[in-house]
Amino acid sequence: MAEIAAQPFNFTFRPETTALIVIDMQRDFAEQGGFGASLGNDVSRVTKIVPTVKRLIEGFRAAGLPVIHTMECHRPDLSDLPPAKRNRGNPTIRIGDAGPMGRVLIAGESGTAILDALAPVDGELVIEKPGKGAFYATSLGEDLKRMGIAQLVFAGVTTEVCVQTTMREANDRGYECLLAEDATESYFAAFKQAAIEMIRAQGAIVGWTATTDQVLEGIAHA
Ligand code: C5J
Repeated sequence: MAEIAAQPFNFTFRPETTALIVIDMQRDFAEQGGFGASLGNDVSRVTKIVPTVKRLIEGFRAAGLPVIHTMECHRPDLSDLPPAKRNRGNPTIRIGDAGPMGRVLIAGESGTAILDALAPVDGELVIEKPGKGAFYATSLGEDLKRMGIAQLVFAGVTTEVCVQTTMREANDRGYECLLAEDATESYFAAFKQAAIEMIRAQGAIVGWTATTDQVLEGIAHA
C-alpha cells in the first residue's frame, strides 16, 4: 500500500487490487486518415502523449500489475453500430466506410489497431467496445470482478469522451478511479482541463487525478 500525492487529496494505492486501463490508443484516433482526423481534429495532440502512456504501461508491467486495453470498434456487419452514431455530424468518412487505413473503426482493420508503441502483450486483456464507455455491451465488468480489481488507473483518449465516460461508469460501479493527467489527451485543450477539474471536484466526485510520475512513485513505494 502507498499514498499517491493525487488531487484533490491522497489516493491510497493498493497494488494487489489495482489495474491500469488504457482507453482507445488506436491509429484511428492518432493518425491522419483515421476517424479522429475525419472529424477535423488535430491528431498530433494524441501522438504527443504516447511516450508518457508507454512509461505508465511499462511501470505497471514491471510491477506485475494488470494492464487492460480498450478499442472503440464495431462489427464488420455494423450490427452494433446504432444509426444515430453512424449518421451523427459531418465527418469526411463515416464509421464503417473504407478509408486509407481500412474500414473506419471496424474490428480487425489496420486503422482500428492499437498504436504499435502501446500494443498489448500476451496475457493482457483487450476490450472491444461499441460505445464510448468501456462497460457498455462488453465483458469488462465481469472481467474486473474475476480479477479482483477495486481500483483503476486511467490513461488514453479522449479525456472528455471515452476516458471520462468509462471513469463515470466505473465510479458508479464502486471502483476507485484515478486519471493520469499527462497520459490522457483531448483534441481540445480546454475540454481536457474541464474534464480533469470535473472529475476531481466536490471531493473526488468521479475520482482522483495525478501525474504519471506520481503514479509510478506510488508503485515504487507500495
Ligand atoms: C471519441 C474516444 N472521441 N475514444 N472516442 O469518439 O474518445
